[in-house]
Amino acid sequence: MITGLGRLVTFIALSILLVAVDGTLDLPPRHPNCRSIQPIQFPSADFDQKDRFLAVQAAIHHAWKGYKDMQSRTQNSFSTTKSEWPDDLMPLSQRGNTWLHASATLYDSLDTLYLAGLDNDFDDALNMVLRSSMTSSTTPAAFSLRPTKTFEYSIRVVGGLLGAYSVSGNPKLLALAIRAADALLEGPFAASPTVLPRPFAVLAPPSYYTHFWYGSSSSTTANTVPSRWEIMRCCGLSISFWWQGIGRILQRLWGLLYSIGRDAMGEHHYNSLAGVGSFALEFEFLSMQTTAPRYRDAANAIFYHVTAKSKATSMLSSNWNVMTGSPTFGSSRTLGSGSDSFYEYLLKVALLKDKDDPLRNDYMDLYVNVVDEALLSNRRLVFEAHGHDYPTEGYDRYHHLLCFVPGMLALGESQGVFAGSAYTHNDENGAVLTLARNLADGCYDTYARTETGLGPEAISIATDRSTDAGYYLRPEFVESLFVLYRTTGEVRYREMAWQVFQSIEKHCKVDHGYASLKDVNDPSSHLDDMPSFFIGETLKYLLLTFAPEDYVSLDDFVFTTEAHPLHKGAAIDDLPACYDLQLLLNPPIPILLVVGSNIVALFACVCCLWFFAFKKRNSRDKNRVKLL
Ligand code: DMJ
Repeated sequence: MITGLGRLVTFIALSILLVAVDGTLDLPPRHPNCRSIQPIQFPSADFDQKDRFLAVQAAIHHAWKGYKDMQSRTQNSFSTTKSEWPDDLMPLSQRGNTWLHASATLYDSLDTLYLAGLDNDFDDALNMVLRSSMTSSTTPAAFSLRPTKTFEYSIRVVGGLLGAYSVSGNPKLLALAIRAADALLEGPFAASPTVLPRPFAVLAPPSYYTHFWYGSSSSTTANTVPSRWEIMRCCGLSISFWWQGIGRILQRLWGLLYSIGRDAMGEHHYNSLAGVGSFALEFEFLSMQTTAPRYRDAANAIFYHVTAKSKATSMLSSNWNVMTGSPTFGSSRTLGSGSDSFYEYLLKVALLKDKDDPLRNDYMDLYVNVVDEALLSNRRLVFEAHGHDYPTEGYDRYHHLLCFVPGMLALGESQGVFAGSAYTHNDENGAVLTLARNLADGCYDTYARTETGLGPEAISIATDRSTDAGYYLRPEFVESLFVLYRTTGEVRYREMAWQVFQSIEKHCKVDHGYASLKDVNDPSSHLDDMPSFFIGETLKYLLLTFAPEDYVSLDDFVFTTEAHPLHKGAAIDDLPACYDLQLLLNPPIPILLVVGSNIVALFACVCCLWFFAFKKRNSRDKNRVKLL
């Protein structure tokens, strides 16, 4: 009788486990209200652009396929686990590199796949994201004791999830973004003695547990009673709950030891301005969506800290000691590498924040001051040569990263942030837009003069020599073309974007993805790297340039520095109807269920052991009887 009971309990426990695992992997049905971006429709006037859109769509599919195929080939290798996808594709060797340990391309690609209308690829990616989230209570990527780069994790993983949530309306993506952002707050943010987060740290598992509590897409009220299905999921995951619990403690302990060790060696104490201060957009959006102030507060604290410590009303120091909270003496003030997204976010946070948010003007004023000081009044960061204006890091040092500046200027101008500011006099006759156009032409010039039609990474403009001749599939120039096309409506920007796309197709496309170039004048100089921002940013901006204007309109969306579109304000007002915010944000831990299901699971294990031992002994006894 006991054997029968053991079998029954084991059967029930295993069925619950299987059902639960399957249930968690299921994609939620796409509730019509939850889809904030409708499938693309080309009006007849735009029909000639449809072919271009489809060409970029095919490129996105090709790049994604290269990444996905590589993952299936390597998932059993030692370098990756099943739940950890590599960060970047190495398209020539069909391997992957894991510089961030956060499956960067997977997260960066989500919203691009969605916007391209590649539904099967999007579902694959989403399934993979949900699957990997099952094996980790900390990061949406694999459970990991490895330290990660705080800034990169935020813009690629948190931003990627938020962008995908914003366009698809899938609440599971918001739940994962909450978990990822909390892992940052409780990891690198909490481990720092100042408000500036540590640049490199072990992520901390949030102190709550969200696996089984995503809230189904059918829940509509704040206090939804969990469905039977949800309870079953919860029970089924109880075994994983224990190992996750142990994992969480270990991870926290390791995080602590790691920072103590690094402190003893005096390492990881410095970070760039962009690295310490580019959280405001993703965090503001999270607070707006969830009404929890903890994300916004952390980002605002950084903003007010760096502005107060810099004692400046425009450009700030570009290097910071996160342990003391002070700027590094003598560090340069530039819009380029290490500072770019901090300045970009001044404008974009102001555009995202509610109009009546009292802090909005502080961000906007600093943006206007920076534009005035660095670009308009004394043109310190603009270099004139060959009949063009080039954006520079100072004197004649051009860097591809700076080609985001024309877009940043055109966006500010089109949203009217200069009107009524103290520097309106500088914008007479549209000076800001004129400068944006001229700088875009400067960037275009660096592309147009090469054999591949692709622009080099860095140039000394005065001597007209590349200091780094590589093209690393970067997005900044096409990003500006997209913004300029959308804000001015001038077709020449769309044509430039088409030229860039054709060059990428001709010179960077390889059998298994797209490869960077070592030398823009040598079409055969392929490098074995396809960075995650290629699908996340470069191809997305190109795609949207050939889409109708109301598709992800700049009036409704703000793009993060990694090109993840965040829906502005209350415009997604039908989203809260799709899920339960409070359950996502503060998931209740149903202790009784967890304890109860663990007792059942434990009992099942004991019965199993007992059953097998008993059966074996019985059959041995029977054999012995036969022999006798
Ligand atoms: C992207 O990862 C982000 O845009 C970042 O802010 C700086 N530039 C790279 C791509 O070039």
